[in-house]
Amino acid sequence: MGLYLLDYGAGNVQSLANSLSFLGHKFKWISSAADFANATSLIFPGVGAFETAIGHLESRGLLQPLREYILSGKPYFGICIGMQVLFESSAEGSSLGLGIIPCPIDRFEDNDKSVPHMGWNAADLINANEDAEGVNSSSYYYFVHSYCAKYKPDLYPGAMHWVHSTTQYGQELFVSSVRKGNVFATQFHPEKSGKAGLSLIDEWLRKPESAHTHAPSASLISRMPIPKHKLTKRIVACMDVRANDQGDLVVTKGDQYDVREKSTTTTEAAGAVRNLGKPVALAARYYTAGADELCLLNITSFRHSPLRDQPMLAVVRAAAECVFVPLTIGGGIKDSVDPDGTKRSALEVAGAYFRAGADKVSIGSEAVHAVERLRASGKPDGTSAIETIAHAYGNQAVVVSIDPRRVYVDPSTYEGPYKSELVLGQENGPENERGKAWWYQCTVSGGRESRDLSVVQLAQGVETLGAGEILVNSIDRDGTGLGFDLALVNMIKKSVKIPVVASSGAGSAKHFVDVFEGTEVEAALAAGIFHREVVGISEVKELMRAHHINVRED
Ligand code: 1PR
Repeated sequence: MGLYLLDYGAGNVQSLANSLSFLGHKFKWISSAADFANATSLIFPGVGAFETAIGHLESRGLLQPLREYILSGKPYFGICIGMQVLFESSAEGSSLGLGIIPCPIDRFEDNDKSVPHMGWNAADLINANEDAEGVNSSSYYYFVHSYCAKYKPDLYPGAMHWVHSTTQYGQELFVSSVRKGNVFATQFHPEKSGKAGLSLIDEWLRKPESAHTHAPSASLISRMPIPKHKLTKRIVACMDVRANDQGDLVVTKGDQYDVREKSTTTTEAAGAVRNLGKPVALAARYYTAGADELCLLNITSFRHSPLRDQPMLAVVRAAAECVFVPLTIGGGIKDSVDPDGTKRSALEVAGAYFRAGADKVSIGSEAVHAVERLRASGKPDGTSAIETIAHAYGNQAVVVSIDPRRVYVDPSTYEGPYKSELVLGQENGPENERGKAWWYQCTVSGGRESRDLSVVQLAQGVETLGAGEILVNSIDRDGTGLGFDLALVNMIKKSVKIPVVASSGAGSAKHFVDVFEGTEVEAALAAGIFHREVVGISEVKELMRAHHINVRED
């Protein structure tokens, strides 16, 4: 008897488990159909792709028992896919949903915005006078999805009685939470929505089970989109992690990817790996400081078999226990072979990180190789790490981390293949760039090897393969504090439809304002200035707010 969580085996359900443990709630996992009878409350934290979720539920014999549980009147809380399965069908595949809410799940239009919808957005209650079920119209919640139930009272009147809140993305209004009878479900991830999300989960769980009986929404409310949606720009704190010379995993930070101390004037000896702190302690600090997302990159993963890299998995596990905003893990997400000859697919490696508590994995070198293969064959073949992981966990779970380096050329004589991508150093730009011209070349293995591929080719290739987001580093700007490379970021942002995160070069709060005013990126990432406490996350957000850039208040 008691609270049960439903896990269909392909998604990060660990985050919700961590939130419940953090809040002091005990739970068990549904491991077979028989467990539904023992559940007096059920949470289904679905993450990933609709089709995969339904397929897994069916093959494990859990789909029909889930339907029966929900219809039995016992309390049900669905999250993301756990909300979408309540609907009739999804454009994400041909599988049918449970059909409890008479309305389909559709894909967002991408003509005016990036898809997936990824980040912190508001949830506007349909009826502010009713019991809000912990949803607060002035809070922000974390969304990550490409498909949604569109808010169309005229087309789907039967479904609209379920609507508890709506959210606007671009000019589309969609259903961000539903509630009727014993059912409550959110499209957003409360387990990843910081304090606002934790308090929503806690409120639902503290309610007596008999009190989960809600009347349908009384009236159909006609809502029109407002001129600008409330999706916030995200601030991401990044930790580059590697073993130091004593074998301890530390957060390090390079200048143009060189992470070793250059002089003996610091506390570390020249040549030693810079040590800026312990990964889990720093992750906890950034969560508390209001980071919207965290990123942990295993920067020497190309040397090892990642699944043997248990310390990194342990870091992810420990970080996920105290961080309730999205966590991206990168480094070594590729097919590999253990020293004992055991083959590990990229999907297995990613799966281990998701089970440890990662929400997204970031693919670097392997993405470059995958696009090279794509360009050679002319079409995706379904085997790349991007494709296999996106198929199982959804596109939104796959970030591609690009490590470009500038190749300087003489623009008056350059006749190479990247002529249309040449950038000219601005007169008001950094002194060492003025009057120069360059294109951006992709690299692998942390910048150690250059490949014959431009960033635009890479960005468009990974979008074709199914990546959900691109993280744009810059080897030239990394650790310099000169500001983000706006030309690079703009070039990539304009060449794809998926969200883009600007990275490398932040040296002041103003640089974040520059990147959000000068480009359309959804997020900006920094490492060095946060590690060295040159600038705090709250300072960055305060300046952004002063410039009328929408940010999340914690
Ligand atoms: O190729 O899939 O194994 O992934 C390796 C990952 O590790 C890639 O994401 C790659 O960017 C990263 N990486 C590899 N070597 C280094 C290095 O520094 N020697 N770090 C490295 C990349 C860039 C950012 C950094 C920003 C912001 N570091 O992570 O945090 O540049 O820094 P700043 O704000 O201080 O300027 P794979």
